[in-house]
Amino acid sequence: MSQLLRTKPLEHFNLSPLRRCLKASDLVFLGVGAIIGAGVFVLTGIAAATAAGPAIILSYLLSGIACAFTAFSYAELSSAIGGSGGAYGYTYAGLGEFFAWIIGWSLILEYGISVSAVAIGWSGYVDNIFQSVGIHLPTAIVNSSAEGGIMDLPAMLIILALTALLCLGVKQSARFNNIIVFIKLIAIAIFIIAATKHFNIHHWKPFLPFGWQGVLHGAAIIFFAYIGFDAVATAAEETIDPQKNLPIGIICSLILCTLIYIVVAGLLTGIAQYSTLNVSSPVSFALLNVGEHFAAGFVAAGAIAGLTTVMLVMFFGLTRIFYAMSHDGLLPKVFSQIHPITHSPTRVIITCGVIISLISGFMSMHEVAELVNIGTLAAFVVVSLGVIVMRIRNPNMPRPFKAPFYPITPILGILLCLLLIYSLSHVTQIRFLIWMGIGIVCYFLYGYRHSVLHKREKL
Ligand code: ALA
Repeated sequence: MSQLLRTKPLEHFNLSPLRRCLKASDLVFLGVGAIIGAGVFVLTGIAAATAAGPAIILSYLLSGIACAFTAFSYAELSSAIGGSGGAYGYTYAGLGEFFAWIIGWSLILEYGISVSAVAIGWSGYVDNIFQSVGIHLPTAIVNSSAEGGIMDLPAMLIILALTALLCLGVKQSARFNNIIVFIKLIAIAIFIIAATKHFNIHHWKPFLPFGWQGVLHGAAIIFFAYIGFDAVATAAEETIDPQKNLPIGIICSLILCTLIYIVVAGLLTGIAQYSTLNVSSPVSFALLNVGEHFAAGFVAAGAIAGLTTVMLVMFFGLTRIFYAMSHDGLLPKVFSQIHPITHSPTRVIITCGVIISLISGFMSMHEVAELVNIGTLAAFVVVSLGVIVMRIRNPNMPRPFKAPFYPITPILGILLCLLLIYSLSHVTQIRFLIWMGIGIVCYFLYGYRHSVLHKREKL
């Protein structure tokens, strides 16, 4: 048992001497850039139509609060242990190897499947652009069988294109990222301006067609829209005065995104009947229906640009998790092998690319997003638990940022995330249990014996 809970010594996390240069406003921009993506552009419609109705606004509020509590735990661990570790690293130091494996395995699901989810949304908006210029692509090749077609070819092709780009070692520059964040925000602003003209309060009746149960289920679906805020917490080492600026950065970016989401969701369900929004590009679909062709085209273009970068970042993140786990000996070395010419882990990228593209071609956005959420929520529970365990085990370690109102914050974070997990569909819960079951078998067959810490213990 003690071997399962062996922890990675804190000295193994080389706190890199990064320059502290980020202000609170930089963190807010970073957060908004990482957070806004397919969630608001795609899932708002799906969740309104299938789960919450116009009360999707309340779902956004609830999910935002759950993220805020977890965000404090992320900030505490990343400022104390080191930004480069990520949730997997913090858990290895705090809760031990078995939990680190569980979290790493959940994160593989989160990152891998979220690329599929965003690709499905991307494909919906591409189809929309074609429609706005009068070209109708055959349903059979733009919708998966779960959505009435045969396969989602554009989604599969964009994944394969990104796979090729990542194999070539393409990395995005921060500048390019900032431009895309700006385009995303402009697309949202155009939607807000165009939709305000057509808002009709009658669409909001009934406001709670599926009751409070629906609000909870909606919150569990659109939780996806908030994923990415942990990127802010991992910038702890580069932040000036993290104790003050980190919470400002995290909370302000969460508040800003929550406000944007509530306004977009309120307008979307106010310009179209909620039941018509179960499509893969609801925002421009609704604009087209009220005759705002120019705005619909612009929003679709903005969404396509924004979603492409979200996919690249997530796909890149996936390879980093494989790298970290393989480096610690928990996964075979082949997962961290770097191609001698391109300096990128090509084998992992190609294998993941093929699997992700098949998932995006044949599953629906709704199913895929729920899977991402459950993986992420499980990881969030473990991160909040990590804060409590670390405070007990290492009460005196330096913590540049401390979660306020401890232990209420991590406990509420855990409870809210568990509530959202409970609100997801049973199929998702079962799929997740199967994924975790496979993970645990892999750990005992491979990771446990090959772990670098295990080998060191035997010396
Ligand atoms: N929050 C990200 C999105 O909505 C994952 O695309």
